[in-house]
Amino acid sequence: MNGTEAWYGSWRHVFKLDPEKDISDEALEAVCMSGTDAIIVGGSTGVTFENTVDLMARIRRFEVDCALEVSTMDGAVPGFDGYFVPIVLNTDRAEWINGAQTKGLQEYGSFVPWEETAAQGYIILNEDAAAARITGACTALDEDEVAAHVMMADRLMRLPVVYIEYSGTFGDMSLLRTVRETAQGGARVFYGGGIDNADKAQQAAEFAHTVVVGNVVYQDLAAALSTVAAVHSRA
Ligand code: 1GP
Repeated sequence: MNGTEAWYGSWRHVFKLDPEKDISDEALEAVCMSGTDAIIVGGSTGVTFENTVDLMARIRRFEVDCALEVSTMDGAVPGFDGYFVPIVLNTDRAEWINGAQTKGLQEYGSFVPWEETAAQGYIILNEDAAAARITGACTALDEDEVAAHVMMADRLMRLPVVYIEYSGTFGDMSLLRTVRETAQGGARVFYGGGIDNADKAQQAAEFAHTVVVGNVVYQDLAAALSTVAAVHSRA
């Protein structure tokens, strides 16, 4: 089993859009019609029910798959094609491993569409990323430590997704290779962070099952769009 049968199992390229950030109708149309496999809605700060519903409704005008990364209960909005629930693996703050998640399930557990919901085991490796600061992630991991976190996620916890998160900076591709080689238990490897051109997208696509492109959408739309074909060109 390699996870390809999952609802996100064929995604090679994904744009991640932040409900807190403004995007014009033209830019959103270009992103949704770009040929990307899906849009993930999610952000580390400022996510509310209102801005999440608003962005979902605008994306819904297009046919592209659209999933929500549920990082706060405020932003848990029905109507997406799928839901990701992040679990941070490299923190010792239990709140981000199972605390917030169990609180959410206590309140909303009976509404969760389980068939379209998947946990993501996050390994956050950029110490300057907002997610690293908020969750107290231990980002200074060597290769063996990262591999151990991957085994924990993929083999012991059997999480369906391992997310290598470098948000804001381009990561270490030899480490990503190790992650992919280690994750043989069925987890899909997502990579996100600092992809701002086709070349970086292609490098990440060599090892990640799914390449996530975020910030550059808001900084250089043409460069963002160029990452789609770059990823898809790597079988
Ligand atoms: C963020 O992994 C994504 O959660 C993408 O990162 O914004 O740096 O592209 P960037």
